[in-house]
Amino acid sequence: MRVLGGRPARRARRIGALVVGVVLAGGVLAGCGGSSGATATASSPVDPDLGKVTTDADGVQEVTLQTEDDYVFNPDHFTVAPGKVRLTVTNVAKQLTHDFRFTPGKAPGAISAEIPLLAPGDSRTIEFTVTAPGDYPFECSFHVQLGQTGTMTVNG
Ligand SMILES: [Cu+2]
Repeated sequence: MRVLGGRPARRARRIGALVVGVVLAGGVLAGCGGSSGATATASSPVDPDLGKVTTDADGVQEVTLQTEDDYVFNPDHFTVAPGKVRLTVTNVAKQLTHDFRFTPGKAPGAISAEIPLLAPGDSRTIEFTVTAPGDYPFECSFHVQLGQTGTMTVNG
């Protein structure tokens, strides 16, 4: 006596595909989780001027962010006025390499300036000009899944 017709078999195949999809997604997530072996140094000095926007003699706004052996920008938000910006990112990490870019397609104006690679101990400076007011999300493209993102606000 046949119990299974064509339909249940087809459904079983579909469930199988679903399971494969879930397993793949799980694998990707686990891969991103990666090394949690990095030891946080409690003694790393925190510069009180981090994220503070100052204006130099030429009218260029200057701001410095810091990255460490974790997945945050310190600070993860700063505000500038329309005009020229000189942004420095300093990586005081002992282990982690980061980068810095404005998240493509997420801002009122495109900023192509980026720091493609910021090795432990490195500091890099980029300059760009902003005109359109609004929020400009930025990220470390290596660790964006781990929440290493931030926002630059351009005042209107
Ligand atoms: Cu990073």
